[in-house]
Parts: sequence; structure tokens; C-alpha cells
Amino acid sequence: MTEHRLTLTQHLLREVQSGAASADIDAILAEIATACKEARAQLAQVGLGPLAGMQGAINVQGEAVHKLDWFANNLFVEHFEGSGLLCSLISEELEEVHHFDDDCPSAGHTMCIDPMDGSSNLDVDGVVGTIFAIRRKATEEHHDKPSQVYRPGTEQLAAGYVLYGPQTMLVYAAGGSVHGFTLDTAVGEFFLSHPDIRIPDCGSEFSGNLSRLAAWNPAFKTFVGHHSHGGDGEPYSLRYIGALVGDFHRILLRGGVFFYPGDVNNRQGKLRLLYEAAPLAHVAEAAGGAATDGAQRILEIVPNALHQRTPLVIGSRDEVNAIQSLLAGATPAAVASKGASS
Ligand code: P6P
Repeated sequence: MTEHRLTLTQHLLREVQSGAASADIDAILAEIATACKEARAQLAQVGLGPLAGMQGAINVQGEAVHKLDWFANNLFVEHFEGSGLLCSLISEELEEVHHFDDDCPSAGHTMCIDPMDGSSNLDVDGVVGTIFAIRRKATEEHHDKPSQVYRPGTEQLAAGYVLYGPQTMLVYAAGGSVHGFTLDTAVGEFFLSHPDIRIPDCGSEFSGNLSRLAAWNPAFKTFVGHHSHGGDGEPYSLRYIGALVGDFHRILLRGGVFFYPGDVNNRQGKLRLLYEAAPLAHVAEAAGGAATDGAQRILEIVPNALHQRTPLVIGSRDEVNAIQSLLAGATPAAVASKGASS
């Protein structure tokens, strides 16, 4: 059997047999894949059915909830309720920790999830995605105690996303490797299409909502200006699709850098740590890239609130490091020479 026709299920089985992953994690990943196939089926015709438009509610983020946000959230709750796989779920759409059946002592894992990232794109048939991270139950305390939840991303056992675009792709990292699977809709299976993804050390695109440039630390304006004019060679292009999961996926495959900094009014920026930044930081680092809040690794941040936000700079190692150096006061020339010598 040639590698590219390896199903997700066969791949996960091999990972368990080789000791690269645990059966529990693989079972959770397989369940996520099944739930995402259902989500995709609804997405493919959202304009024709009852899931179009708004739920008529405002979530804990203060954002209007799309019917598909809520549908996707409930899909994951239903898929894991009674599965014995998870003890709790932390979702962008739920104010509190959702804990599953209490009498599942074997359910030693928590999942953090953004069920439908970028849902504001739904009205214009844009890219959206599901972002997830799987963590081990940290202590024997009840799973919604802060000691369970407020743990650094370095404790994530696996993380990834499902991207609903022209194709439907599942990308996950469990430790040191990142693998991508593409859904064959005729078969209803995810097939390995991008084995062992490595993010290029540097790219030629930057990604950010530059309408906010004036409100950000001037280092971002320096970085954008430097690369817009070919500071180190060819000028960079701007790519920004308003869905973190889609902007990140492009950078994972092509290189480049995404940034959503804090500003004077929102010092922690907009993106959430537990179910947006930390899962993608896990994937970025496993693929050889980097992810910081501008000063420290995203994966080392210990949250103190469920829906805590964080500034995010993520992507190719050289660009993330260059922005971090500029934020620390280095000049573009110093950054360029450092990059040249690395
Ligand atoms: P802005 C989507 O709502 C999201 O949380 C991310 O997916 C995306 O990167 C960001 O917000 C876009 O925010 O302020 O540019 O509209």
C-alpha cells in the first residue's frame, strides 16, 4: 500500500503500534475526525438549510454566535458524552468547563476546542475551521478545578485543526511530528496527504489586520515596512483571510508569519490562549516553527482564566524571532545581520 493512500485510522493504528502515540489519544483524534466530517456535511450546504445565519445569542466572548458555531459546539459535546474518552471540554462557546460523565475514571483527558474558528466568514463562503488540543488530566482533583484547567500548553499531548476549505483537511501534531490528511468525500475517509509537515524557516508573506498597525507596538510597523520594500530581498506579500486557522495553515505549508498583537485598548489582543493560540503553537513548534506572545513561548504561558486572550506571533522561526528582536529594541539592520548569520 503506498503511503499516500493511508487512512487516518490506519495511520493512528501504526502510531500506537510503534509507540509514538497512545491508544487514548488516537481514539480521541478519530472521534474528532468523525465529528468534523459531520460538521463539513452541514457547512457544504449551510446556505440552503436551517443552519444559516445567527443563533440570536452573544457568547462569553461578547461575539454574536452563528448557528453553526453552536451546532459545531454541540456536535463535539454529543460525540464525547458517554465515550469514556474525555472528562471535560473547554470550548470557545461555553462560559464554563463542560464536564462529561463523572463516573468515568478512565476518562483522563481534557479537550480545548474552538468549534468553528472564523465563523464570521460563513456568510461569504470563506474558510473556517475547528481548532483542538488534548491535555491530560493534571491532578486527581475534580476536572473543573483551576489546578486542572490552568496548565501551560507544554502539557498538551496532541493538538491540531480541521480546515473546511475547497478541501477538508485534518492537521495534527502529537509531539515531534505534524501530519496532514485530506478528506476523500467519495469514500468518507481522511487520507494521509501531507506526511511530516515542516514549516520553512522563513517565508515571503506576512499576515495581520494592518488596519490596526497604528495601535500596535511600532516594531510591527518596522517589520511590515522593512519587508514591504524588499528589506532582505524580494518584497513580502500580505495575506489575511480573517480566520486564524486558514491563515495559519497557509503559513504552515508556505512559511511566513501571522501576528495579532495587543494594543493600548486590548493589551492581550483578541485571540484566545487555550483553544486558539496554544493548539496552533504546538503544531507550529512540532513543524519547526515558533509561536510567542512577542516575549515568551505561547506554550509556556500558564493561563489564569478560561477564555484568557494572548497576543500572538506565529509562523516561520526566522520571522517570529525577527519580530521578537524588533520588539526588544533591535534595529532592522541588526535583525537582518542576525538572520543572515543564523
Ligand atoms: P479581526 C475570528 O473571529 C478570529 O478569532 C480569528 O480566527 C481571526 O484571525 C481573527 O478573529 C480576526 O480578527 O479583528 O481581524 O476581524
